[in-house]
Amino acid sequence: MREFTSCEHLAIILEAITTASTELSQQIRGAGLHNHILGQEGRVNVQGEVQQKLDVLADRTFIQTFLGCGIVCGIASEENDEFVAFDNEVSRNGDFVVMFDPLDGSSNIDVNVSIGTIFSVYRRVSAKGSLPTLKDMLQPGTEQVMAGYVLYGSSTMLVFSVGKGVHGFTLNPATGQFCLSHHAMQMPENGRFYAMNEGNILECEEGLVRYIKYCQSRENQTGMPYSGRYIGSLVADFHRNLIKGGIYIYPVVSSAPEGRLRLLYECNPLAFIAEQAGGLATTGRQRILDVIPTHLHQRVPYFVGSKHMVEKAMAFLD
Ligand code: AHM
Ligand code: MG
Repeated sequence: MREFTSCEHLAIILEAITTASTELSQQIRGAGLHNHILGQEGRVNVQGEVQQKLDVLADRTFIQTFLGCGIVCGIASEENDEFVAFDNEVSRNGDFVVMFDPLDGSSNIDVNVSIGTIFSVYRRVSAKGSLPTLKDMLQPGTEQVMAGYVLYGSSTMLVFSVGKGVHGFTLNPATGQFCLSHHAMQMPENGRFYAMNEGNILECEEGLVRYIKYCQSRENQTGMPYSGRYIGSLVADFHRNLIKGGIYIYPVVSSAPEGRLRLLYECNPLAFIAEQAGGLATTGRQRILDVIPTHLHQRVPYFVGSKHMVEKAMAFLD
């Protein structure tokens, strides 16, 4: 049998993602009509967060699709305490692992606000033919071979990169096809939007408080206060900043002493997209893609968005 090229492999994974997200998009679009898929599942995940029914549905949909595509040997996701190894002959020979947040923005599911799926693909480091190991999952973001997200917003959109720029595809609901709508996306180097949960401001380090004051002052490059925009769905806040320019910040706060967002399936994939589009993603002190992961659900502080805005925010920190 002929060996697939890397390109063909990634196309197969991408097709799995479009299949699962098209199905999920249909469920989300009709969610208000189907009470059985809205509300809480009744379980708490490993992060101590109450799972929503759609979180669980999304997780299952993506796992089944990756399992079926034949070239993914295992996955890790926000909704599973441990990584999942696909234990069958075909999958054990798969070359790739996928990390994903099946439905980001859980608190917005029941209130009809944009949510999304975030994914990150790595080539396995363990031997083909065996089950994947934790080492396959704990690779630094620099090793990503593909990353992106699907945003279930006013339209459903897939944005991804294989390390050669960023492209956006919009789902045509009439045909079920994702069509190229945003070619070679570039994040503006500067912007006038900042996104942060300002309810936490009194808990933030002094340098960050000063940066937020700078955003609200006329001292920034626009000569006018920036506009605050916080959706509370990382993927939607990120997407707005990718298109219009802006910064998203989730810092260390006392309720989240290591930050709130997860390195492997939230921060790394969006950092990859940001960099590929000319933006920047850091912990405030270090490039996100250089962080060496130590555990599956590791959290980090997150500063991501327009290059000059992230640099400026970092300059305010000690
Ligand atoms: P989730 O994956 O459970 O939805 O958690 C991640 C979310 C981000 O989408 C969002 O930016 C942030 O957590 C919101 O947190 P907060 O409600 O503390 O502002
Ligand atoms: Mg999330």
